[in-house]
Amino acid sequence: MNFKKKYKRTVKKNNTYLCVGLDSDLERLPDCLKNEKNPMKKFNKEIIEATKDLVCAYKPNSAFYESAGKIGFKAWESLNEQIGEDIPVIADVKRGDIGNTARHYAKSLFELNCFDGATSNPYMGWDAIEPFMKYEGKYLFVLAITSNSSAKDFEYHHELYKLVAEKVSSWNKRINNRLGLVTGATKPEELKDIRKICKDEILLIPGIGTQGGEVEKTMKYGQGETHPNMIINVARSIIFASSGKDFAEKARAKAIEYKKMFNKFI
Ligand code: OMP
Repeated sequence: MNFKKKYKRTVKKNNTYLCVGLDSDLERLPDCLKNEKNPMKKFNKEIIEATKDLVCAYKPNSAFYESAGKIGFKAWESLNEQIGEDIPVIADVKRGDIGNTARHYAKSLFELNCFDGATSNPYMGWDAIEPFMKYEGKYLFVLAITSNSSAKDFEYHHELYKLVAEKVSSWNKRINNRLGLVTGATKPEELKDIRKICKDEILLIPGIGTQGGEVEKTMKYGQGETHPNMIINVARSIIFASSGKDFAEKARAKAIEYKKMFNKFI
């Protein structure tokens, strides 16, 4: 099933816009998992079991898996099977390289693994995006305005983030709307600008929780014309809500809190 259908079906079924970020940092995993053969895999299994009826997507960031070597590689490979067919999984890999290289990145994500979507840095332009679009049902989230403070180094120059939104909107016309945007929740005014340009693209919105993003404004400005079309990612505040044996239970409680917080504005 294609990304959009899967996303909309999950939103409807679970009545939620929450995405849990599976940034399962090996160094932060609860002590009770230390003797597991693969602590990351076990941690993900428990977190997924505890939250799968509360999310519209999961977003694992590859950095946390790459830095854990073989353990991380195995855990990364297992994610799709652990999450199952029904919930979209976005590989946060922030790709963006020349076409020939991008082809291999896309193959790795969508053939070797079966992620439903991924994140991409648009700096190198269409060449770096096109190979991902060869995979019909997949969706790519292009960085527009990011949540970090150094976003000002480039993204504000000549309103680059608006140019990214305009490009995405025009590309979408020829590729059947398979590009969305990443817009940090720490920048709600810019999110508003982006929504004026990209009225119905799906927005992936990180930055709520640990990074202090604004919930109310994000919810007010982020919703699309025909559907909210938002995927609001929260990682550390949920998955590391407790470092004790109750980590999955506490993660569930936090996920319920965020889900309700977001739904108040829909
Ligand atoms: P928490 O701050 O723990 O909720 O994690 C945020 C996640 O979203 C991390 O995986 C970041 O790499 C990612 N992210 C941002 O924090 N800011 C952005 O502007 C873009 C992303 C992203 O592309 O997901």
